[in-house]
Amino acid sequence: MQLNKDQIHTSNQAGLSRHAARFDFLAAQLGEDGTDVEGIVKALADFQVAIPSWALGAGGTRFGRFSFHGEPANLEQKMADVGILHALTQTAGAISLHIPWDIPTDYASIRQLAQAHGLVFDAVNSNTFQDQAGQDLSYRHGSLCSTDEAARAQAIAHNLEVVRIGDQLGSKSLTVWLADGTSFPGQRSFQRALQNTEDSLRQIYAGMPKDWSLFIEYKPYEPNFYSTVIQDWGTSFMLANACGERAYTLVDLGHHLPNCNIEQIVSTLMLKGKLGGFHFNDSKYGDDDLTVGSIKPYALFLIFNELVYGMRNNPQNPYPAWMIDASHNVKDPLEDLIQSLEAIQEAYAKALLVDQAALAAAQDAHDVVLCQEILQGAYRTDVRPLVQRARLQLGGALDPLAAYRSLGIRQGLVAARGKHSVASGL
Ligand code: LRH
Ligand code: MN
Repeated sequence: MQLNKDQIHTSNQAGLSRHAARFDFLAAQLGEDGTDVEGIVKALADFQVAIPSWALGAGGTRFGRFSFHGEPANLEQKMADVGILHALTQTAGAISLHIPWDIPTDYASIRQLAQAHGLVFDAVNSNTFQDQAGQDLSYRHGSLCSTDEAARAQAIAHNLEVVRIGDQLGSKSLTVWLADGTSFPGQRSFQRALQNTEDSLRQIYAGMPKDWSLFIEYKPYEPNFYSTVIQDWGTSFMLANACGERAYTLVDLGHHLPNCNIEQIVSTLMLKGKLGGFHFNDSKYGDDDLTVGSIKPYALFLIFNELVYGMRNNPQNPYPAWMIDASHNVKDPLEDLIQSLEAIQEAYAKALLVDQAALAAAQDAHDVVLCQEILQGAYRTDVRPLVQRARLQLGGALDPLAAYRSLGIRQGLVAARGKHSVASGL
């Protein structure tokens, strides 16, 4: 199923004049404050988020999984779904694959298909948190941290195989997330586990092409519930420094203990030139992988405020990789992802409205009240007309969710794929 521009153009007609009125009103207001409205619209249009190949079907927990029907059953169908998201939102121009869930069989046709959908391949993800059928050695007692040298070698070889697969697709980065850890005190030596992990990551780093980046993702717990080798940003940062200048920390928003100040972590990593990228989602308690901006939208705005500052003032940090990492238990996966993309673009647009010079002056003057007024003034601005204009300029939908429903896309997918097709992934 592929959406064409005419279908989207037609679905936009009814809302165009209302959009124009709202955009002109907002642009006039912002113009009075000297805001570069066209500059913000361009920044939004250039902002592309990678969609995880493992989040296009129903997720699930150990307690159950409820299918959404018409799920993508193979890589080609997953790319078609990301193509639909990108056609509607014009901000989902990349897909992030997880290996071995998405190993291409015909690289040339997969590259052609990506081009047809306007997609590029973002970071590829390795998987040493599950044992695959026919695998020699188990990762039950760890992978890159394992006290068993053969198990470590197997895990290192898997990561280099993932790099080889990504390289044939044009990807330029590897994301390593390790479940490695313990569930009981005394179960394993913390120091040996960390040392083995560092040695293994250095071998993976050395085996990557010289224009590739390594993203090291941290997480405090789950599936282990007493310790995780790469538990926090500091450990990831330390390991990235041990590997080399093309190794960075990846921040998954759901991988923080309650009330952690993530925007401060982001600013620290950018200052040190070690922020590689993001897995955007939201959470109330743990690694809930909920819709971006659905629980803590202000926290997301504060993170983007640090990102905007960092992208303007920290040339030592590369342009971050933007990815979503979500899991869908109660929402149609594509509707959930559309809402996440909207929330990300709105947070970015609001952060671009922050008068950084005025904020810096208020900070220097210790005018705490004014600092908050400057931030919340931007946050309270309804930026949706700016996000819509960026989409319109690229041929996207004014209201992607409404278009998704009015064009009957889920029904079309069910008709094409049947009710019981199941997507590989989480
Ligand atoms: C771990 C994680 C990681 C992925 C997995 C699907 O919780 O965030 O990024 O490999 O989810
Ligand atoms: Mn993640």
